[in-house]
Amino acid sequence: MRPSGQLPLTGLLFFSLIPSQLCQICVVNETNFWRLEPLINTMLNANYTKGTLGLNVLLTLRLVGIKNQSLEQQLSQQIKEDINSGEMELTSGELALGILGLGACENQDEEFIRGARLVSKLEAKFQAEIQNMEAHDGNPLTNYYQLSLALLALCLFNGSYSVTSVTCYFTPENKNYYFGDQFSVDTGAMAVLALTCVQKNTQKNMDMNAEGKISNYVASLANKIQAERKQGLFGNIFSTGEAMQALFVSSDYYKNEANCRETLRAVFDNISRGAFYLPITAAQILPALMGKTYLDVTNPSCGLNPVKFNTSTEKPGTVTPTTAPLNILVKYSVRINKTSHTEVTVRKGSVFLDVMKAAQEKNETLFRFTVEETSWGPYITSVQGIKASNNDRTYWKLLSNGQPLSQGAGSHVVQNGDNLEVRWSKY
Ligand code: CBY
Repeated sequence: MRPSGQLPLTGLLFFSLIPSQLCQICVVNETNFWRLEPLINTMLNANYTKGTLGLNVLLTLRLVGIKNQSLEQQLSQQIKEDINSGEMELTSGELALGILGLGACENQDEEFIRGARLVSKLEAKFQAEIQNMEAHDGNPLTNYYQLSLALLALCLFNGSYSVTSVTCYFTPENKNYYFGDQFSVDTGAMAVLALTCVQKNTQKNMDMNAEGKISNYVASLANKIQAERKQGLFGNIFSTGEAMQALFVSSDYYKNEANCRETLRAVFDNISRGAFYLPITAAQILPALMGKTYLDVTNPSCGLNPVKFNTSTEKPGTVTPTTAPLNILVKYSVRINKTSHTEVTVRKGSVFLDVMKAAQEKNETLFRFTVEETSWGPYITSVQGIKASNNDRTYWKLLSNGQPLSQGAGSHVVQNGDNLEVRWSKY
């Protein structure tokens, strides 16, 4: 053994053991933990019928160090069963989240990752995304959020990917970062995390050219995220957690304490208004609030300092209205080239989907539709038999009073007099 070789190695070990939080300062401190309890309770008390619903939750429980052995076991078991059964083909992003969650903070599930050859399966899925882009005008099978998750998991769990493909497909100008003219903060943030990991890896291989390009992409995407800042949030409340993670690893934004205070105030406000009632929304924001990023999943300090929260095991009670339920009247239309209008009466407190159902009952030909269940609730896949397609970048956009919704059809509560619309669109 050459003694001279030991010193750099020891140095490397020392640096890799420094928790990444040292460079970040935007963390909720212990006196404010109570504000996060609704997020924890949402995750702990949800009903996980399928493994995919728990993908983000398992990752967050482990990364943040929330000790709940029975839920952790249940989720990890369900995810493994879903993977083993092969009944439903997981998408690239789902498999990536599975690997991140199962492999987070060194635990026994690593054996399963190896045994089931999950990393090579993910390599194949990443390849398939790229092949689809080559065959379909640059459009992946899923989307760039999932492609980024896949690249992140491959990078963290020693999978192989081509750095040339990364420099080719992840340029910030790529259309897949945008939905219409709108920069997708969620997508950009996930790409920053993935590219930051790749950047660290390519540094080891000394490819200066690729390294330079990738660090430019990271800087440019971080700027685009910051350009979407609105009252402390980035994009909207649901993209803010991932945007925070991206800014932690790529910019000095949160070194300014005032910026941190502004974001946390806005997030606390949304927590208290019940914005995070879906488990996936709670799971996506919590790591950032605890100063963690998805890059910490393979950090030796991952999960070493478990946090103690006061949790309740009560199912969130349904509020019984004190007065008789009222009906409200809303306008609803389906726009393709021409627009079909109707008016429907629904119960006060109804969601967008209830309006669609009521319209369908009135006129099956004009207003029939299909949905697919996702972790975000129902996603509208077709209206009047016209189906959304990833290859064509088409979808059914939901709007209220001319503005696109920031929640799905199962979550957005409608108000009396609203003008609701589903519009055949390109993204
Ligand atoms: N996750 C994914 O694959 C989804 C990635 C994502 C960027 C996601 C947002 C962000 C996230 N954190 O998960 C995303 N949405 C995508 C990619 C898409 C496109 C889906 C098609 C594809 N190519 O894969 C598309 C079509 C552009 C899209 N989202 C549409 C919609 C609308 C759905 C309408 C319908 N037909 O049902 C809608 C309602 C916007 C609208 N006004 O029409 C929409 N999305 C919303 C609101 C959201 C947010 C959900 C927030 C909430 N609380 O419900 C979102 C978080 C998300 C899910 N979409 Co998209 C973005 C946000 O507002 N911050 C990986 C997988 C493994 O889980």
